[in-house]
Amino acid sequence: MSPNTNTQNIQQQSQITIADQEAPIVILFGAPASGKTCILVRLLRYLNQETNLQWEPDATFRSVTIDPIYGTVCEKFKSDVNASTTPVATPPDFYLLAKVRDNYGKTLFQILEAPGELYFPTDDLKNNAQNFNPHSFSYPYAHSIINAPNRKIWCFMIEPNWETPSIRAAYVDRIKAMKMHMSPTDKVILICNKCDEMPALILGKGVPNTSLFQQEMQNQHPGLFTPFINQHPITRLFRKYNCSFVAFSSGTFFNDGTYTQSASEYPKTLLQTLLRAVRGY
Ligand SMILES: Nc1nc2c(ncn2[C@@H]2O[C@H](COP(=O)(O)OP(=O)(O)OP(=O)(O)O)[C@@H](O)[C@H]2O)c(=O)[nH]1
Ligand SMILES: [Mg+2]
Repeated sequence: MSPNTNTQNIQQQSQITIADQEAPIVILFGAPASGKTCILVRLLRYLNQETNLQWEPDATFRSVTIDPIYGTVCEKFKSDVNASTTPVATPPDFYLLAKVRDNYGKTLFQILEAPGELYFPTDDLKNNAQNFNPHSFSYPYAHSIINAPNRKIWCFMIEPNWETPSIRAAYVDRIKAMKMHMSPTDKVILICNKCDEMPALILGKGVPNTSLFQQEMQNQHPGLFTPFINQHPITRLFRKYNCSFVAFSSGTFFNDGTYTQSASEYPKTLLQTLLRAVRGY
């Protein structure tokens, strides 16, 4: 399918409904293959296995009458969370919203699962870097979500030794451009995903050296933290950046398409960071 056909399909299916306009929306923002689906699967498995939080796809996010594929998307995603095989690249029309609830049934946050092409079309960029506009989204549903009244928790994926310096610079520009869509109460988490690819910076099972990962990611992505420098005259003395930083690994991935999941400390830290962001810290 050509990218144009994909775009057309997505435009036809762009009518989304965010029924819950209170609970913050977590946006896993990253290039194709940056590991967004694997992170979400690891997090949701952790919820199932080790917490009393519950999750489920939001059945009303896409209208099943104009968008009949949505039921299949939700079922497929639920089976991916329980599978031992590596999730495949998210197809263009496989976007969904998952709700995470506490044991009283209150929705704590909602997470958008969407293909990386929505956020950063790496392949287009490789072919035609000059025409890349970091401000534009070709998918209408992205605008609907960004413009929803809910607070957002922006999780920007970065990964060690990713692509070329010029692609990384374009990605940093893209992140900067997202600032214009952010409200003062939104939160930002930079996730260094696939941290297992830098074993020298891992201190023990599930214990990455977060400050060294942060330093390394700053070196590999010049300007990445600049949009988040804390300008507040008092709080900047003890908090340099208005964002959190997490080093994450979803697991060990094998060539036969299977994987073993990472230590629970990774999703535990991510969940704690998300819940802090939900509370507004
Ligand atoms: N080493 C390592 N590889 C990972 C990790 N997470 C994901 N991967 C690899 O990255 C590939 C892509 O992961 P996905 O989760 O599908 O990436 P995505 O961002 O959802 O990609 P799109 O849906 O295409 O946007 C996987 O097939 C794995 O091979 C990780 O924690 N460590
Ligand atoms: Mg995906």
